[in-house]
Amino acid sequence: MTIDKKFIDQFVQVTAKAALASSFLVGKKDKTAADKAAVDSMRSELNKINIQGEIVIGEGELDQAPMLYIGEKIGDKNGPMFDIAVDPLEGTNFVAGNLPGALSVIAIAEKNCLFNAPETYMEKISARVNEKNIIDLDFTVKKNISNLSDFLNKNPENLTACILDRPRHKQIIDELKKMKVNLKLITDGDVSGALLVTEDKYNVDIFLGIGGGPEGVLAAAALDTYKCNFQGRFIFDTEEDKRRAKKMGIIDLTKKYELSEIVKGDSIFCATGITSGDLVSGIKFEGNEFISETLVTHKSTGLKKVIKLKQNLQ
Ligand code: VTB
Repeated sequence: MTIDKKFIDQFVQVTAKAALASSFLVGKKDKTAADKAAVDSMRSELNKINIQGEIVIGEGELDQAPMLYIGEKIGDKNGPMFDIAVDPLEGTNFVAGNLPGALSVIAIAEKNCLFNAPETYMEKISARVNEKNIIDLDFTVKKNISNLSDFLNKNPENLTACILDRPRHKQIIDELKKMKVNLKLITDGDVSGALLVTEDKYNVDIFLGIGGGPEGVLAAAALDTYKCNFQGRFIFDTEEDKRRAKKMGIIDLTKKYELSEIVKGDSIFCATGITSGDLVSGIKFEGNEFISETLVTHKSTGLKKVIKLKQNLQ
């Protein structure tokens, strides 16, 4: 089974409208309002589409989030059954502070084909390699870099690694520096960070480190169409994390997941820019119209492109 390509434009509208809603809060130093605007818009746009969707990654569980919570049924209740992962506003700090890189993101797969990721951290690794055993979460940083350097026929000093700039990554960053690997340190937004391995133009060879689990699943959906490698391993620090994981059916809490276990079958991924970043430009206004840029992938048709739309405000 595949996802009909007629849905692509409809999902692009969902993230474009959510990005627009959030764009009015750019630079207002109000993360909550920016997130709420994106969530409200995304939910009402999704409800216009002829699908039987279920949120598998969203704003949290019902006790934490009244909208787009995990398990919420979405769509106009007819049509095909889809699993839906959403991050209506990826990069709340970016919108609050008018900084580059805020996105509105969605990933759609067929029913039971998208991993139900708990709201915990995930150790991640990704690169544009289609062979096994080149990069692996179980390898040391040194081994990953030297394997990748051999595979790409590039010296480590000509490789670039993207990683969230966090104290928890000190050891990895020190190791990369020792090998003279160039760093692209990001302050937030690791969906975008992971996707920088997809094309030469971004000049990133490997993405690694610990970020949000839900963001890992969203990125994996797009990486699948680009035929990039991705692995993820959840980190369950607290008893509450472990309880939620078990409730979601995760038995082995230390399992390393391959991309093929995170996203199965066909998928659509859309990421619209709110503020301009590496992947897409942010929302712009021209008179009565707004312009949006959305990175879209559709696995079964191999579609991967930026769709630019100019449409009426309202
Ligand atoms: C990342 C990033 C997000 O959280 O997942 C990161 O993609 C991880 O959490 O944009 P910490 O900030 O706790 O390191 C964000 O930065 C914010 O949700």
